[in-house]
Amino acid sequence: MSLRALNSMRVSSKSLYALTTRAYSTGKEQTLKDRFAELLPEKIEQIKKLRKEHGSAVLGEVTLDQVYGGQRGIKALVWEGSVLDAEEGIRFRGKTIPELQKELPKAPGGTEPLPEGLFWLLLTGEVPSEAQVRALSAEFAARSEIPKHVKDIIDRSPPSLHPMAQLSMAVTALESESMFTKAYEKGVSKKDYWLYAYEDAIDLIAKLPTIAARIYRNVFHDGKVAAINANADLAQNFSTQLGFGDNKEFNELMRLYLTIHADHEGGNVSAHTTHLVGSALSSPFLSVAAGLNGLAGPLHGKANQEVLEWILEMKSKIGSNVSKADIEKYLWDTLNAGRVVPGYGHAVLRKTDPRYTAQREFALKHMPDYDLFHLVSTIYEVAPGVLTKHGKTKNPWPNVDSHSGVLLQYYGLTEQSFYTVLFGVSRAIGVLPQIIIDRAVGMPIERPKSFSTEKYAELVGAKL
Ligand code: CMX
Repeated sequence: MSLRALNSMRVSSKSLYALTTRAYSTGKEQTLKDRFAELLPEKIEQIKKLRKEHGSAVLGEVTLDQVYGGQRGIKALVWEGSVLDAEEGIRFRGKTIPELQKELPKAPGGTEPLPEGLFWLLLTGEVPSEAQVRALSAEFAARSEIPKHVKDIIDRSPPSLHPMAQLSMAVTALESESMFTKAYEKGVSKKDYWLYAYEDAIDLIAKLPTIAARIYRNVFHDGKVAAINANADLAQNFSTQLGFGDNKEFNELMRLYLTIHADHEGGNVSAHTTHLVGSALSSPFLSVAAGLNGLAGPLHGKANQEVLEWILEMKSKIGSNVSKADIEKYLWDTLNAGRVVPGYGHAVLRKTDPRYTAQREFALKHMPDYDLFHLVSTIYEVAPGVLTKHGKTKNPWPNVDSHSGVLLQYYGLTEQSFYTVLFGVSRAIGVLPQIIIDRAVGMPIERPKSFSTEKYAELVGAKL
C-alpha cells in the first residue's frame, strides 16, 4: 500500500502504525519505529520523575552579557542526540566521530559510516544492525519520489535564485504531504503525534536528496536527474542523482559528509530554529524549511560556500604559487576590510573542529597530492596565529566548513553555491530525530522571556 493511499484513509493511529511499519519491514529485523515505540515509555517516565524530583533545581545564572551576547552558554534546551564540548568537539549519543566511523554499519566494501545508521542512533541511542540499516535505506529509496507541484516549483525557479532558497521553498511545498498536519486536522490525540511526525521525518529525509539533485541538475547542468537504485543506500543514491554515482570515492565522501554535518547539538541556528518552529506544532516539513533558512546564513552553513570563494579569490589575486607570507597578508587584508575569515571560529568550540579533522583524514587518504588540499592545509598552519594576533575571535581554529568544499572540488562538484544544500540535506537527518522526540514526550511551545533595554537596565539597577 502506498503512503499516499494510507494518508487518505481514515485510520486510527494504531492501525496506521501497524500498516506503515509492516510496509517497510522485511519481517526479520525490528524497524526503527518499533524500537523507538518500545523505548519511549521509559523515556517519558524518566523525564516525569526528573521533573517531579528536581523540577525546581537551579541550573545556573543568566548574565546581562549572555542576554546581549547571543545567549551563549545558557542552559535552556533539551537535545537528546548530541552534545558539543568546547575542547573535545561533538559526541553523538556519547560517540565521537572516529567511534561512529568504527561502529556504524557501512555500505558493502565501504569504510565510511552510513548516515541512516546515525539517524537510528540519534533517535534511539543505539547502534543499529546492518540489516536494520539496510531496511532503512530501502525505506528511504521507496519514498524518494517528489510530488509534481514540488518539481514544478524547482523547475520554475530562475537559476539565479540561490539553491538554498529553492531548497527551502521545495521543502515548504512538501507540506501538502504532511501526515502530521492531516492527522492534527482530524483531531488525533496528542500522545500519537509522534507517529505522524515520524512518517513525515522519514518522508523528508527520503525526498531531500531528490529535491537537492533536481536543483543541482537544473541550475548547473541539463535538468535531468538519474533514477535511483532501490537497493542502494541514501548517500549512494544521492551521488547518482547528482551525477557522480559511478565514482566509489565520491559515494564514500557523501556517506561521511551526510554523517558528520547532521547534528551539532540543539543551540545552533538551524537546529534551534527547527525545534522552535516545531514547538508550535508546525509539521516537520515547515520546521525543517525554517531551519534551512537559518542554515543559509553566511555565519552558519553558507560559510562552506564562502570558504571556497575566499580561497579562489586568493588564488586569482596571488596566482597558483601561494606562499605562507601571501596567505598571512591575504588574511590580514580580509580582517582589515572588516570581514570575517570564513571557516574559522565557532560559537562553542575552542579547538580544531573534529569534523574538520575527519575531512582532513579523508583528504590524506584519497587526495594527498591535490593542490587545493595543500592550500587548505597551509591556511590551517597560518590562520590560527593571525586570528590570535588579531585578538577578536575566541576560537582561532577551523570549523567544518573550512574543509568540505575542497573535497567536493576534487571530485568535480565545483559549483560552490550548491554546497550549503548538501549541508542542509545532512542537517535534516540530525534535527528530525529531536522533532520526533519532542512530539513523543510532549514538549510544549517554546516561549522565553524578553525585555527592552530600559527594562534590563531597571532589572540590574542601572541608569541609562
Ligand atoms: N574572522 C574574523 N573575526 C571573527 C571570526 C573570524 N573567523 N570569528 C569570530 N570573529 C569575531 C566576531 O565577528 C566578533 O567580532 P565583534 O566583536 O566585532 O562582533 C569577535 O570575533 C568575537 O566573536 P566570537 O565570540 O569568537 O564568535 P561568535 O560566537 O560571535 O561567532 C562564528 C561564531 C562562527 C559566527 C564566527 O566565528 C564567524 O563569523 N566565523 C566565520 C564564519 C563561519 O565560519 N561560520 C561557520 C560556523 C560553523 C557552522 O555553523 O557551519
